[in-house]
This record gives sequence, structure tokens and C-alpha cells, in this order.
Amino acid sequence: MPKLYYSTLSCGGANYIAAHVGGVKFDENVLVNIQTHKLAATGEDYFEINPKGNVPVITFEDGKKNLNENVGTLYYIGKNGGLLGEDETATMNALGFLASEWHKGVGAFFGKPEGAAREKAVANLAKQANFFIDFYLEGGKNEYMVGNTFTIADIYASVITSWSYFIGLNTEIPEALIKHHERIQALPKVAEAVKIMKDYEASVAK
Ligand SMILES: N[C@@H](CCC(=O)N[C@@H](CS)C(=O)NCC(=O)O)C(=O)O
Repeated sequence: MPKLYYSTLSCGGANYIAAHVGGVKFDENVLVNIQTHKLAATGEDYFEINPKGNVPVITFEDGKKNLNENVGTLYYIGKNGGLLGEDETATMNALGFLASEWHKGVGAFFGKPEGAAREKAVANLAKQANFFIDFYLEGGKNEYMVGNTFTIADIYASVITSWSYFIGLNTEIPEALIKHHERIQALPKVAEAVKIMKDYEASVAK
């Protein structure tokens, strides 16, 4: 059976949540410390699993190549967990937007940009946020990103939006996106997955 490599509250964590919600079983869910690039439980070198050093990764036992991009890993989980919605193509389009635009738009602030670099990052964030609301949430009237049905895209988006709380971006994220994030995080299975991840991380850190 496959294994999922993830880290809590990162985009890898979105994969953990999606698997929990969709009932997709992994042989093991392996927590990675993405600061040290070591496996949290054993201290093994994560670069041995993924030379790129980032999560998520799904590995297989039968010699099949690893999946090591959110678009691939979330598709795998969505397909096996019934979380791709009615229009798979549209859901993949949304995943592409999230991975290449929203993820980067919010993620740019982890580097603590200052001055002109920060202004540029804020302008890009506003552009992507407005597009997210207009195109995917249809001005905020839709609860979910694709066909107004809950999909893996909502889980991934919600995790990315959550980073704004750690990087001091509260006023720059429009209300419609905060509401979308809160709506997804309040879903019982999502909240349950987040709690399991956090509890496990705390237990490993002891
Ligand atoms: N191209 C990858 C990027 C994944 C990514 O940025 N992962 C972050 C967590 S959200 C990470 O592992 N960062 C630690 C690192 O790059 O060393 C994808 O789209 O899946």
C-alpha cells in the first residue's frame, strides 16, 4: 500500500485532510519536519524520499514512480476518495490555480518581504484573491470552488489561506476567502483530521 509524506498545516497536510475526509487509506502517514528535512519520528533524511525536499509525496510499493506534486497527489486522493466533484477537468483546473498562483501568492510572505518586494507581493496576492473570488466563488455566492460542490480543491485552498494567520496577512485576505477557509475547516471530518495531525505532531515532539 502507498505511503503519504506530509507535514502538519502545510500543503502536505491538505493531502492528509483530504485522505481522511475521503477515507483513502495509506499504509503509513509519515510526518516530515520541513525545516530540518528529516522524518519526525525517526530522524531519517527526507531528501532520500524526495530530492526536492518538499511535501507532499506519495510512494508506492510496486515500483510505480512517486507522486511529488500536489496536483498529482491530490488527484490520486480525490480519485480514490470521491472528492473530484462532477467535473474532474474543472477540479484539476482549480488545483492548477491553487498550486501555481494561490500557493505562491500567499507563500511569498513566508520570506518576510520588505519595501518594494512586499508591495509587489501584496499586489500579486490581491490579483489572485480577486480572481479566486470572481472566477471560483462567483463573487462569493458559491460556497465551494468547483460546481458549488465540496472537492479536494476546497481543502487545498483552505489550508493555503490558513497560512495568512501565521504570516500577518489578515487584512490583505478578503472576507470571502476567510469565510471560505472557515467553512471548510468547520466541516467535521476536516476538523477531525486537523486535530489528529496536531495531536500526533505534539506527541512526536515530546
Ligand atoms: N511544487 C510543489 C511545492 C510543494 C511545497 O511548496 N511544499 C512546501 C509545504 S506547503 C514544502 O514542503 N516546503 C519545504 C521545502 O520546500 O523544503 C507542489 O506544488 O506540490
